[in-house]
Amino acid sequence: MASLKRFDPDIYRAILNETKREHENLELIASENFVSEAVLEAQGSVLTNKYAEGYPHARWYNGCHNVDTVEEIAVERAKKIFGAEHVNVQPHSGTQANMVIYFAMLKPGDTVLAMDLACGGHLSHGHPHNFSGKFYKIVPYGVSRETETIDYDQVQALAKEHRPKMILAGASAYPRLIDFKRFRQIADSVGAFLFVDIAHIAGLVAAGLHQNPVEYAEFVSSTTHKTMRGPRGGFIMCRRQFAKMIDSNVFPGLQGGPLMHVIAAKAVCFKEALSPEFKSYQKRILKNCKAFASEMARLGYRIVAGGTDTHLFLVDLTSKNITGKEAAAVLDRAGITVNKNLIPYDKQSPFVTSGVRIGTPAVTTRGMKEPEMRFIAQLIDRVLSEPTSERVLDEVRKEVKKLVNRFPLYKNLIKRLKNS
Ligand code: DSN
Repeated sequence: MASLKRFDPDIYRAILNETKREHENLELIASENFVSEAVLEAQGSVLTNKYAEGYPHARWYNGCHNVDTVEEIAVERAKKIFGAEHVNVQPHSGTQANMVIYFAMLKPGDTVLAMDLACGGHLSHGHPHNFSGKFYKIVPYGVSRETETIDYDQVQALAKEHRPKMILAGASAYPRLIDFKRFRQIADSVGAFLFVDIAHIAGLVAAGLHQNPVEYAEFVSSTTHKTMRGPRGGFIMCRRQFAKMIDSNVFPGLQGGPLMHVIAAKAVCFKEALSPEFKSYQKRILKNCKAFASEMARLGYRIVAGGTDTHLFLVDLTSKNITGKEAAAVLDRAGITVNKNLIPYDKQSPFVTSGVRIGTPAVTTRGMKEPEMRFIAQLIDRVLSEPTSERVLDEVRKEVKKLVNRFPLYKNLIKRLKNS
């Protein structure tokens, strides 16, 4: 980055500092991860220069033969990973991928059955302040009060009562497996489309560790970061008969030129996902998550839904007399990054919350295993047991520093940045 350092030292310094922050902190935000240097290189390439509205071999501008190759490779790899009939890799984000599916299949005012954000859903699944909640009639389903898992009988009853045009499955804060086959049966019973958003669990699906919704749903959307460990971005999978409709709703419907440098980075991420190491990595995420959640439970914390089958779990802090907002803030000061999160039937507002969400994709990328997960759980407990103690914060910060130095991240990159 010698040119950047010379021309724009402010931005150079911010990038160097962020690289160091990522190394120095324990990243437990379930939707974040660390990409490989190969992904970084693809995304930082000259492909950012090229306009390529349209699709391979049918572009509006000339000079697209190299980016055509990139997009075709990305599409083929995604099809192979998930067994999809058609893939569109152009959506800039998960929410844009979702928006395309709504726009392609629904008219404003149509009814959609989707998971409530307060029970683990996502903003784009019908939140009133999101386009989805503004344009469509959203009927939310939640989780059972007792088990804190999806109550499929309730989903079936709501479907029967409201006759939605589309049923949306998928979540951003749900720790248990989702039965997509059951969702298909419910959708069929009322003649609805099934749309599944696997943004969070795509890596698990790719590795065969979670039911694959491509088999059951007309539409599947995802992001390429999170458990997929690729660049920030979205993609859509659908059945062949919807291919044209999805493609034309991406471009020209919702987007102009695709970000070809990001699509190249997506292709690299998909190549990584096809490797045997990726499967081992996903298995390790799950093992780490279970170990982490069990240790938190042993330390006296209530784990929402009684545990986890995925890369994340939710901790109910109610009995610990601290809110999610306070817990996330004090942990951040200790070098441990989590996010505040609503728990089912939360009495606090979304700005405060009674819980935190913890995910293991990023720490697993660093090579950490179960002993480190248990140790981090103990560090979290030390901070949350005495959140006002500067002495405890100081001790934990030192432990975090020792731990991260045993599992260095972007070590060579930091060295190269400093020397540039
Ligand atoms: N922001 C993502 C998450 O944290 O789950 C969802 O968009």
